[in-house]
Amino acid sequence: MITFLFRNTERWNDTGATKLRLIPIGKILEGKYTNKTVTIRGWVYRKREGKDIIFILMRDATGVIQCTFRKDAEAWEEAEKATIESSATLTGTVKEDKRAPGGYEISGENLSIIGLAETFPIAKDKSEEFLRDVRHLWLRSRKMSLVMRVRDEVLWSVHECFRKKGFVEVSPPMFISSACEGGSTLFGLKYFDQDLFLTQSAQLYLEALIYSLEKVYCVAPSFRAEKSRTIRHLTEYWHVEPEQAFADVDDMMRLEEDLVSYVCRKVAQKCRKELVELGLDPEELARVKPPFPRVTYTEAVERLHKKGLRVKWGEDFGFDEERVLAEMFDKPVFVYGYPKQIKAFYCKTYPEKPDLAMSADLLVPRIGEITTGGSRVDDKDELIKRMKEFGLRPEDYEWYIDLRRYGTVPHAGFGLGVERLLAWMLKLENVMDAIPFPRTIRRFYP
Ligand code: NSS
Repeated sequence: MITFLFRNTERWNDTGATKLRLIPIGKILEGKYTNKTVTIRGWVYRKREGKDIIFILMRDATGVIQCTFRKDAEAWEEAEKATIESSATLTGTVKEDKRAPGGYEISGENLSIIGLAETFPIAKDKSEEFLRDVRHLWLRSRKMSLVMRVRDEVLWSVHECFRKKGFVEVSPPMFISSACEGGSTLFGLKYFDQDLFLTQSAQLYLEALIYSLEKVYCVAPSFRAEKSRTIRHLTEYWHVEPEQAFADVDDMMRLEEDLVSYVCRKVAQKCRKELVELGLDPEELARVKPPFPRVTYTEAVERLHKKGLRVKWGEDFGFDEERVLAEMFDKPVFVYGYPKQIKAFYCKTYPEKPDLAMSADLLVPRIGEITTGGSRVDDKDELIKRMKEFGLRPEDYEWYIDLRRYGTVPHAGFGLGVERLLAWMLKLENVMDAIPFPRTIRRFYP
């Protein structure tokens, strides 16, 4: 076990202070330790040196606090030495001070550097590209740590919502032998002497699991060999996917609006501080409540024509069309009833309108589509026919066809992109900022 030695010879270990009162900075900023002596542990966030005083802003996982060292303090020399991003332990007395950021300040008495940092490469006004090159360090920034905290709450609340609704969490495979979402975005890989792929979606495997568990979901990575560089495409993203037996596209739209609203409400409640520091209004998220508006694909095309867009009936919507549609509503909007040829082979069609897929996308401003889902083909012969129409070899999907051979049921599901959801909620400019280590066609380092 590593032990650190303080200047005043008090000893503690890396499992926590026993003799020292180790206090999270966030608690100090709540005003609970005014005029008390505390010890904090963290990193040097900013530093300003005067002739007789040194100001050090210390950060830990819970906040940032200003600490002052006077020339006559025992710790002066160590404070002079401390560089930006050095890790350190600091003891001092908490003072209320309106001028200090956060309203509190520590008058430093003792400082012990744990790891002295070399000159930190990140300074003001660095380009987005540079910050992505040093992502492993940029993750320490206030903005990234706030986004990561909200991401954590988003994921927790997704699990909470599904659990409350009786869904069982399952773990799908990442190595797969046949495509779910079309060959153009498949990542191939050598699996011993076989050619396999990385999963694009857990859907087909979730469909197998509903035959025993009925309501299942997973939160897992999906991989897409996306060649386009856009603000909403990653090659590796996190995918929330539920699948439900005895359900259809309308049930899915209700589940989606409940889920998205639940996540927004939880984040508005639990991440108030983070949202405000990111310059956002928590009330805006708290207002996201079901029901969300629903428009048919045909109505969406008409609305786009009125706005001067030239999309033809039968064509898929692109980023522009989706954004224009989403801006027409004050809540996320569902578009459903797409022409079947622009949706995947597994999409069921309306019995009374065989050209239209029982499939819905959920669109939001700035990002466009955040979910796709709907009813699945549940008849064996129909499924084989659709596969052939899409140029797929049914023999590659024998196990999937089996699901229609043995006790098939109507069922439905959807997929929600975590980074797209978060980018919309936090008004981020790019989904790359919603994940710690983004992967795109050009970015796979660090
Ligand atoms: O391709 S999807 O539209 N649909 C599926 O994968 C279905 N098999 C899901 C299902 O029904 N279980 O992707 C679903 C969502 C989509 O709406 C986006 O929010 C997200 O996954 N998505 C992406 N996010 C980031 N980057 C990329 N490249 C990406 N592709 C899809």
